[in-house]
Amino acid sequence: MGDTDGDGTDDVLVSVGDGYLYAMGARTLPTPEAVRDTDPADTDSDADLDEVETFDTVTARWAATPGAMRFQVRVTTLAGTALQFPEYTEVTGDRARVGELPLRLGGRYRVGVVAVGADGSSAEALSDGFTVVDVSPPTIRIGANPATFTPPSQTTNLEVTFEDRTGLASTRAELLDPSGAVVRVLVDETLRSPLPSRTTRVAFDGIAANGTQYLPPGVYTIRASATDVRDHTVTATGTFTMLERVVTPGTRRADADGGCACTAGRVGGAPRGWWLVAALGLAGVARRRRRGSAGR
Ligand SMILES: [Ca+2]
Ligand SMILES: [Ca+2]
Ligand SMILES: [Ca+2]
Repeated sequence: MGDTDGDGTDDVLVSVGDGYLYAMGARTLPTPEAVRDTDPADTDSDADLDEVETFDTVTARWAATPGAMRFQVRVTTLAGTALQFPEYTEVTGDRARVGELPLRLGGRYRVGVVAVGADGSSAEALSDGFTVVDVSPPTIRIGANPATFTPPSQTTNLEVTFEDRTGLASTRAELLDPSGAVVRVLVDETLRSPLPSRTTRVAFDGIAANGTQYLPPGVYTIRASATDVRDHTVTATGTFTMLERVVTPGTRRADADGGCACTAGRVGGAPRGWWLVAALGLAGVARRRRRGSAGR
């Protein structure tokens, strides 16, 4: 006896000839047919798979069962040991998605389905099982928002997302300046236990990692790489543009080295007048205004 399905009442467990335990109710419904192990990454997948790329999620489908109102679904090892407690997840319809399972690479599992109706349930139908594999490399998405920015009033938000269906083992991303030199390491991580997804976010203000000076304007590159639990490695790059900085009176600030952040040069998208104001400084602007009004 034991409450295997977590509904608060004890269930009668019966060991039958195959060594598995089955929860018994009144067997008033036909056993669900054609239980298939499907692809968790493809919600439309219908065919039975015997190898599945997955981190912790199992999906299954089965044939419609006359009289069934709902179904109890569980994932077990090939030997019949349930992977979670409560053992069964209840669903309606002809498919199930069970997550947060302690799956492991190379492990073999199967899905059990019991139909439940108004007056009782069916025997449990089992899929023919699947093995957790890792055949496809990780994917990497790189973003910079905005893709063009003008310091110091703007920063750009860098975001790198690493994913792998079976599990990531390590991730790395670095920032390269227009000459190709690495100016920042955004992430460099070996995961103690694999994860299906990892995101790194960094706000980039255009200042060197040592905090003492602005980096040169131009096209910057984010170079990222990831390795999965089967040692597939993938590398990807993305770019964004840092324009020459524009300092307006409202945002005037001293460089970290004590100098004014006002350098001569091309105006990065701002009206020319702003640039002159910045170059002259606040005192210079005041003088110019006085002279201008006196001349009229
Ligand atoms: Ca099969
Ligand atoms: Ca299968
Ligand atoms: Ca993989």
